[in-house]
Amino acid sequence: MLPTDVLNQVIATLQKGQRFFLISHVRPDGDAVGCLSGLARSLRKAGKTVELGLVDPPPERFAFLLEGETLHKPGERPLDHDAIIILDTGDLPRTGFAEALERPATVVINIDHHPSNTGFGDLNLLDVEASSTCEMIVFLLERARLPLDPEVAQGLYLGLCTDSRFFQNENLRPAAHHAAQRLLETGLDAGAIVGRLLSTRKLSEVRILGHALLSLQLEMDGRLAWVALSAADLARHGATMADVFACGLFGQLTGIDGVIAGVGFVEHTDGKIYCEFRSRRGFDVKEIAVGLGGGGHLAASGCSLARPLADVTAEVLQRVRERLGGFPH
Ligand SMILES: [Mn+2]
Repeated sequence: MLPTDVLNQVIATLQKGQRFFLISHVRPDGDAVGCLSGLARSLRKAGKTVELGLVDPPPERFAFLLEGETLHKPGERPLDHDAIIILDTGDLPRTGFAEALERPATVVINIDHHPSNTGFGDLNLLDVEASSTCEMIVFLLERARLPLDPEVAQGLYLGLCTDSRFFQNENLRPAAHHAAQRLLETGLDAGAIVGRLLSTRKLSEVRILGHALLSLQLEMDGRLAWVALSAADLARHGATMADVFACGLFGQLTGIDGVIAGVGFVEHTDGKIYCEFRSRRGFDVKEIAVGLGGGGHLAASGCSLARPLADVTAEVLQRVRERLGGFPH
């Protein structure tokens, strides 16, 4: 449940304010793009002015949600809005707007479901049990009596689907389905959105997924699965970092029978290594990611390290092995 006092303050701010600046995180995912789109469309339908800030462009398959939008970069906009709303982002640096937001003249509203959220806003609307920030926005719009029609629902449904892995996450609470119900009740064509998500893969995504699955390693009696992709691996298949995120690799690591923890290491062209953690049965990978300067959820988290791939792989796997060793069979 959303904390009622904060919720009421957020609702009051949304209702009274006229100009809003909405921001989400670097390398935006379906939830980030979806809630930007959904909240922006709803506020505009209520007669408000909304501008969007996003450091990285949305992945191609989600880009239709932000078609025609100007996506502002840090420093481009005078921050003279009635509120700055930061969505689906665990900490300020992850927005890419940290410097621009150092001394904002306006109230910062932080709406998120990441357990690692640092509570950086003036108003922090946090619900760590929500499947997605989109789920939170559905209930927020309802409570604030803001417009919720098929156009608003589009992005919210997409984010709900992607962050809940199409309602397959462990510990998914009924509220996720309730939010889906509310979105479908608008008359939304949900089949079109799911179809778009499932049949728009790029060849480079499929190829890098194939490469990764063939090279993945199992250890600790099959409880730990990991895979390391070098920049050369990506180049060989014409794949980008975005393709690796989009291809579904990380979710597949914990889809293998017996696997409790999965780790994907991906070498970025700038030399940094991105580590993505996934888990099942309540094994906490967020603690590992946070310990390495990252963040995320209990069962899905990540961090970035600026060291050679082999070093990062060795050190991170050692940390996972230590924790997993003490985790019940
Ligand atoms: Mn999310």
